[in-house]
Amino acid sequence: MHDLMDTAEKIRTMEIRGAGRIAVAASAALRDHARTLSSLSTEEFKKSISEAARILVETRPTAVSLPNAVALTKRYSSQDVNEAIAEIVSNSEKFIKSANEALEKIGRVGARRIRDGDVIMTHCNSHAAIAIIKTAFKQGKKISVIATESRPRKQGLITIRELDDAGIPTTLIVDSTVRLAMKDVDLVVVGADSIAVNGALVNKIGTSQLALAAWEARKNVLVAAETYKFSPNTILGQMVEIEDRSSDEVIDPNMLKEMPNVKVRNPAFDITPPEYIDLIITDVGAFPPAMAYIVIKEYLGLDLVDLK
Ligand code: RUB
Repeated sequence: MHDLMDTAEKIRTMEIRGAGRIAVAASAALRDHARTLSSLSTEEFKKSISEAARILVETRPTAVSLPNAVALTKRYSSQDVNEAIAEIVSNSEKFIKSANEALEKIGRVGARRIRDGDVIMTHCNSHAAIAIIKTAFKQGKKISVIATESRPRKQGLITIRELDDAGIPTTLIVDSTVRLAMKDVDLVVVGADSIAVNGALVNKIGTSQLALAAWEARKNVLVAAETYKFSPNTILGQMVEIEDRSSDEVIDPNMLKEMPNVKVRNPAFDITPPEYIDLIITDVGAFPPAMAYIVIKEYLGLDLVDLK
């Protein structure tokens, strides 16, 4: 259980962050935990896997990649513990392999939408969005990127480092420059933490203001999202929970203490309505947001819908 708790803590404290990385880390942690349980009875094994899954899923509430990865990994049918472990190990290996391949596919499909000379705006740090940008650049397209800082955790600094390492000309802006800078932009490419059945996007706080500014300026918005970032339970009307984080990320707690009339709001994500999204680039093709149900049904599976 120690290693699993360690991964859970790293996800909670954002040492491991970003919806894709969280999913892969959780799947690997569950796989490794399962491997330590061969001496348990069938009943004890079932309890331990459920408990481990609960611990992982409760670390952060918004990215559906996390419960999807855990649900896809923890499935087994055998009543024999060693066979059940083998099923979980195989599920996890399959999930991690397909998650890595998904990034390549998204890169290839998304790069077709990028033209030579395009200026691309991106937000936060999304490996799926960066896969598209890097693939287009590797194809020889002379692109450049405008990257937001992404307050308060400044994941934009991870993005500019990655783009710089790839040799891609990049401009860093503070989040409030988005609308002013939009006149220089050809298209917006962002990642996803969750996509609801109506095609709405849940992603890093500020994404919706990029999308709104892009819509006003008639610039396209592309969302880069693996199929496991679609949320099956939104079919049941379930809302995606928006994570509220500590005020300490926004203001020095001592300064805040001096101002008894002030409170801080620090939601980590926001919701972009489907009307502001042109295309969702997935590992199985590019879809308009209106096709979210089909993606969930055909490629993720309705058996992930939790009818409890
Ligand atoms: C990260 C974030 C990213 C998505 C997609 O938020 O909002 O845009 O998770 O990332 P946080 P990826 O830093 O709070 O986890 O494409 O890498 O999965």
